Amino acid sequence: MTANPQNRKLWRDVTLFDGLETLPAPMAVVVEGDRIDLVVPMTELDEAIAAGCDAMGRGGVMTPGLVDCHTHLVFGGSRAGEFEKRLEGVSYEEIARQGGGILNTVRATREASESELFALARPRLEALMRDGITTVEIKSGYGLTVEDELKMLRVARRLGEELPVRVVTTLLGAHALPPEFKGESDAYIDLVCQQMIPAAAEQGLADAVDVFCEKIAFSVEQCERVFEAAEAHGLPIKAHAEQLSNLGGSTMAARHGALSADHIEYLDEAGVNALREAGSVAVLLPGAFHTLHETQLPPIAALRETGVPMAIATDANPGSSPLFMPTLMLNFACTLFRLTPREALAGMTAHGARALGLHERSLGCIVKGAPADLCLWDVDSPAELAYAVQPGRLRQRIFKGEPRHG
Ligand code: DI6
Ligand code: FE
Repeated sequence: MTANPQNRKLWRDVTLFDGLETLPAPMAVVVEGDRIDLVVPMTELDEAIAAGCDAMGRGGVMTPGLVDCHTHLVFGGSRAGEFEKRLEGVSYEEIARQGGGILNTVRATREASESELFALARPRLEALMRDGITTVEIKSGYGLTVEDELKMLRVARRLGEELPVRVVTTLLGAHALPPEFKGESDAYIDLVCQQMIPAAAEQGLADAVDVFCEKIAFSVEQCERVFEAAEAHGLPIKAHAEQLSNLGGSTMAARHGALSADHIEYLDEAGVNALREAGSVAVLLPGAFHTLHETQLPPIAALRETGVPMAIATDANPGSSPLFMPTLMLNFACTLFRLTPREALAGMTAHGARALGLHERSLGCIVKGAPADLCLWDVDSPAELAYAVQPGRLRQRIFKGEPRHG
């Protein structure tokens, strides 16, 4: 075997989706250590360079490692009973108003220990990884006390330490009003701003702060207070907004320079323009749209025409999106939201990374210098990843330059 002191690896003859588009010719990709070092058409591959690399394989479709920029993977309990209720015609909002929904999961999550939550979340994350995820965002939001929110964030951090995947954490203290604050939502927001955010920031447990801006959750004014507290602690922000109605949460979030506005089925034209001006990403969550039988489509044409980057994520959670299969979301993005397969894939690679503020390091892209997080798929074209729903097509998942199976 050729001496290879720099740990260089070569993939030949791949069909390459670089995070934004599919390149026209078969490509060669060289990884050195944990970085991408060379991306060239096969016709330009210098065989002297190839001879100094370990040969990793030939053919297949290579994409950036998939980025799931919106999940709620850490939780206790199950909501299968509510699933059945919804099938009988009770709405998601009605269940929430009756003290179920998110609060149902809050009860189970508070009761669970840190190690129990870790044991529950691990197989969910492994399912995402088997389907190509190399970067995942994980939110808190089912603890709703300072200690329980920090507990969730510690579990998320530990998942990233123990498994070969990048984990980005988000504090979602303003997810729902906990029962002990009934009728006192402003006082709960005080707790989020004055205690939760400072504690999470001080302990380095949160990479960003999120809110649920909705009639069944928090008002635009309350969410803005949360954002001001996040800013005071140097944390970037994002918002669950315009999911069930149009309150203007996305526009307010954009005014605060949000990384993203997520869900946004009810986003109007002013909201689209606000996202564009702020450079925020529109995170589309077709799994929640599907699960809740929504009919209001996000303003895809306006986002596309205005040039707002669209990310796609699983929103994996026990209530509105108990779906742990990223490539199914690519399919849903096309079938339910009419994205093109190219747009859907960009949404789970380059634009997903942008929604997490990681694009400056070129995460989610296959270019020289980018982190070597890659997927090699046994399919004929990138569009097939969105076209067919078929587990088991991932030949290699390459994390920080190291190929791992599944
Ligand atoms: N919107 C969602 O889709 C998740 N949170 C939110 O604000 C769902 C949370 C849940 O139903 O447990
Ligand atoms: Fe969500």
